[in-house]
This record gives sequence, structure tokens and C-alpha cells, in this order.
Amino acid sequence: MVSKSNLSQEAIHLENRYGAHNYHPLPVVLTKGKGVYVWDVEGRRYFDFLSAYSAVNQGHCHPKIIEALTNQAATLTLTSRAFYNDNLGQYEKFVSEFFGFDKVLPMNTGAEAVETAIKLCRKWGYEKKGIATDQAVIVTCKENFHGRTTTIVSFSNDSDAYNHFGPFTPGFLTIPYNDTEALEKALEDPNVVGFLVEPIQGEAGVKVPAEGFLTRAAEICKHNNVLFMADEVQTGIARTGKRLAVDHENVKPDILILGKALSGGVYPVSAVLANDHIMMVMQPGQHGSTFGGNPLACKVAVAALEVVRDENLAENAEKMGQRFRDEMQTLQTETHLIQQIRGKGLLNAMVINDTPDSNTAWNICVQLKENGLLAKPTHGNIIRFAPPLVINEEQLTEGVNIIRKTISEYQAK
Ligand code: IF1
Repeated sequence: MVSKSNLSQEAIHLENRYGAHNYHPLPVVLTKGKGVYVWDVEGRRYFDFLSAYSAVNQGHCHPKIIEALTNQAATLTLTSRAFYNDNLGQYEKFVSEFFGFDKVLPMNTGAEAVETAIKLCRKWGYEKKGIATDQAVIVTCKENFHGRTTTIVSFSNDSDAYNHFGPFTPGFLTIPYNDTEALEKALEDPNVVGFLVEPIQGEAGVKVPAEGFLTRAAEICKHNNVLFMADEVQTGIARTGKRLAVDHENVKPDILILGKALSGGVYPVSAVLANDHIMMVMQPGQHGSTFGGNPLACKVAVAALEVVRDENLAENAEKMGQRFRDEMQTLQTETHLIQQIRGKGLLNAMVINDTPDSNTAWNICVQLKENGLLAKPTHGNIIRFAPPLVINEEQLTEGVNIIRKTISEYQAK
């Protein structure tokens, strides 16, 4: 019997011994989650300020979503798309109307949805825009993160993401983020069929573009008959204070990509939404996946979106996020450790006043963990703070106090 104090060490040992070393987790072993809290195997409670990279927007183990999961799990989990089932059509109607599109193509992970959007956009380019076969170009942004498949890392400029994974997929052109002049220039190439962009760049360190960037980018795409593809896998599902981050500018993408919190972090569910003139280029036998649109995913996703709607999570994210940034900006005036606070809704980041290759941000996150709050640096010196959107005033205040305490402790070292 492993003694309680060694439970963490045993779990960490097993992951190191039998698991690929493709992550470097914070030294904490979690065993339970509820709402904004998670507990480690020693029984300590933490605020979860990462939300599994914005997949647990509705809070850990939300009872309504868990009930949908368990009921359907005991009824019918998977039919494959070789047959119809009584959940898929209802889900497709619900999610298409929820976001205002004609149709949805259901997939499982965010990367699969991004790959699906790339294929759909290219196919539209050949069959509707009349681009010569295999000449389609898709414009992407520097410092993007859209997933980890070989095609997606083909247009990454993060060497950790692409190094030694070649040869790469051609047909991508990368421009600086938040640069509509560069976009306009790139779209002079008549072979461009799409522009793939994160409305806020998550992994790059919560990079919020200038007000009007999304509007102008969508206009430029429309003017050049290029599809505007919004990757809302991380910024969507109320995370930034609106149902979608593009809603802050009332921009309607031609292709919308969703994942993560589409299921409330309960089950892998992703989706690509578009109107018929785009979506109908995909015909039987041309795309799919074993689990895409399975009955379990459909029930979970409907419940997860109903929670977003019925618990007004976008409004709460807007209100709590503004409070969080106000508190952090006050803290910034009291310490030399903080270079910048930025974000929208409850997707925020603290830029630490040290070089990107320093381990200051990591050490602060280890200290935050000791003080009862879990967060993790994105690149180098940037700490992302993204609690579940169900967080209330009292919990936010307690979380802010932990961050304050940690910064002052760290400063005192
Ligand atoms: C990891 C962060 C990274 C995403 C956007 C698609 C995907 C993601 C905007 C792919 C996934 C995850 C992947 C995870 C860490 C996390 C992440 F930004 F959210 F923090 F890596 F950048 N589009 N983001 O953010 O979705 O296939 O993972 O379901 O890979 O380490 P996925």
C-alpha cells in the first residue's frame, strides 16, 4: 500500500517510466475536480486557473453535462456514420442554430477540426473559386497555434512544434499577426483560398489584436473571394466574454472551428460550421472519422452549450475578466515583476518582467501551486490565467489574493 504522502511520487514515477515524455507538467497530481476547484492526491485543494487550456469553461464535472454523459453512455455510445442515429440530427440542428450557420461537420479534437477546415477550404477553392488543382494557398499568422498534426505544424514558426517532423505540407503562406496590410498584400496572389486565424492568439501568450483587426481582415477576405476561417477552439464557447471572440466585432467567419469547451472538457468534441455554399462541396466518402458525431458526443455537447446559455457564462466571463485585469493592473503598479497584463474575458495573461528563456514564470507558477492556485506559463515569461467561466466574485477575490501573496513572496526572495 503506497502511503498517502508518496501517492504523488508514485503517480509521477509511473508517468515518467511508462509515458512518452512529450509534456513537462507542474509537480502536482490531481485526482478530483468540481467547479473551479481541483484536488491533488494528498487532499489539497487548488483553484484551476488553466481550465485544461480552456476546455473546462463550464467548471469541472458540471452535473448537467455529467448527467447527459452517463445517461447516454448507458444507452448508445457509437454507431459510426455508416448508419443514422437519433441524436446526431438534433445536435447538428442545435449547434448550427446556436452559432448561426447552415451546417456543421462533427469531428473530435481541435486539430481534426482545423484539418477539416483546411480540406473544406481547399476543396471550395478548386470547385467554387476555380483555382488550379493543387495550387491552393492558405494564409496563416506567425506565432499561430492550431494543433499538432504534420500539416498544421507545417505552417508553425515554433521550432519545438515542427523541428524534425518534416517533410511538410505545402500551400501555406505566413504573415505577421494583427497586420491587415500584410494580409492585403498576401491576397494579391489569386491562388489564396483562405485565411486561418485565431481571434486572440492563445499559445503565443494571449496576444489580443488591435480593435477592428478582425473586421478589416474579414472585409479584405470578402473583397478577394477568400474564406475567413476563425479558429475558436480556445477563444470560443464564451471564454473571452462573448459566445465567440469574433462576436466582439460582430464578424461572421465563413468557416468556424470549435473544440475544447464544446464538450465542457468531458469528452473530445470538435466541430466545423459553414453555410451550404461552402459545406456542400464535401460529398459522401470524401471526409469523416470513426467517432465524429457519435451519440455520446452529441448529448454532451448539447448539454455543454445549454450550460453556457442558461448560466450566462459569457456575461460572467466579461464581468469577472474585467475585475481580474483591474486587480492585476493594480498589482502591476506595486511590483517590478509584472511587465504587462492583457486579455479579454477570462482569457488573460501576465507578462513577467524577465527574459523569455528565464524560468521566473515557471518558478512563480510553482509558488502559486504551493499557495493553492494552478496556472502554467505559455512561452517563456508569460503566465496564462484562465479559470472556469463559472467562477464567482468570492472565488475570484480569493484567487487574486493568492496571486498577490505569491508575487509579494517571490519579490521578497
Ligand atoms: C498541447 C493552448 C496549445 C488551440 C487552438 C487548435 C488546437 C488548440 C487555438 C488543437 C489546442 C491545446 C493543445 C495542448 C495545449 C493547448 C494549447 F494554447 F491551448 F495552450 F498547445 F497552444 N486551435 N490547444 O489552442 O486542439 O487538437 O489539442 O484538441 O498540444 O499541448 P486539440
